[in-house]
Amino acid sequence: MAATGWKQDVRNGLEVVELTTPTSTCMLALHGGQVLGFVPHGAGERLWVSEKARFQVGKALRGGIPICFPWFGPHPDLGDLPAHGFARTRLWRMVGVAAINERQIRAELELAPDADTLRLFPHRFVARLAVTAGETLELAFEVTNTDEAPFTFEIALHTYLAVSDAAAVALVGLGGRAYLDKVAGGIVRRQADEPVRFAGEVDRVYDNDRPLTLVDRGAGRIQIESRGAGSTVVWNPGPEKTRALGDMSPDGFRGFVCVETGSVGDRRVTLAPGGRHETAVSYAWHVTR
Ligand code: TA6
Repeated sequence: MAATGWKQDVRNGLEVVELTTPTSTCMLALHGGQVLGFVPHGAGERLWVSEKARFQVGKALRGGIPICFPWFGPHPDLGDLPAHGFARTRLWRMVGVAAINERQIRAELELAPDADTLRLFPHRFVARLAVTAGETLELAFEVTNTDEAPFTFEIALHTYLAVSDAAAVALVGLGGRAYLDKVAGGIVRRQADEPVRFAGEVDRVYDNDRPLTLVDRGAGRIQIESRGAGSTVVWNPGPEKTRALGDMSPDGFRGFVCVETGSVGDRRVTLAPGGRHETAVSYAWHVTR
């Protein structure tokens, strides 16, 4: 059985760390602390990255698992600030990589404020991301308030799950949950007791902390479990919104569904000085491609 191991590399101009286990390879960039790929040996890529993604320090990279922190969507007060906060466009520090057993390896990265971020979010914190690769992919994002005053933040692990065709998938497990329908101007609706399907643009923020299953007809299913999260964001831009996105091909929307785990909107988190909050998510693929 191949051992676990890791190496640093540069891909498309970005510093990356490649984690290898007996069953999978995982690639993450120090830029944004962003997981860019997860490939079980002998199988296809499980995460989607746009073929027109921008690999530029300071720019958001469309695909993999961007980290939306410390705000989600537009900034609550300063609309001209970049959407989804600054964590995904800053360089993270590699803290360390170690095998945690014969089959899994874990990389730890850290983000701390600097003069630029303090202007956007005037609070001292330490954010840590632990990425554990093996048969499954697990992320744990922990924020510690190292300041003297409480602060409030939003967090979303904005995961682009590769699928055979967005029109052929169904997201199961949200039946009965309330959601904000951003395509319908942000009105609150309640999910019928049926799966979420993607026949066009879908942009919904669900109140949810339960396990979910993404069923990819003809390919299999993805089991998604979370800890410390109160929200699930479900997004696919559909053909029209895709045309307005400069970093996507016209049919790029077909290749992924975003199922995002975190705490946003009414579920945002307030941390007292010294407090810490962890958001964790795991993905188990049972697919044949
Ligand atoms: O996750 C849903 C969402 O908030 C959508 O409204 C859309 O804006 C998407 O995120 C992508 O955002 P981005 O800034 O990465 O283009």
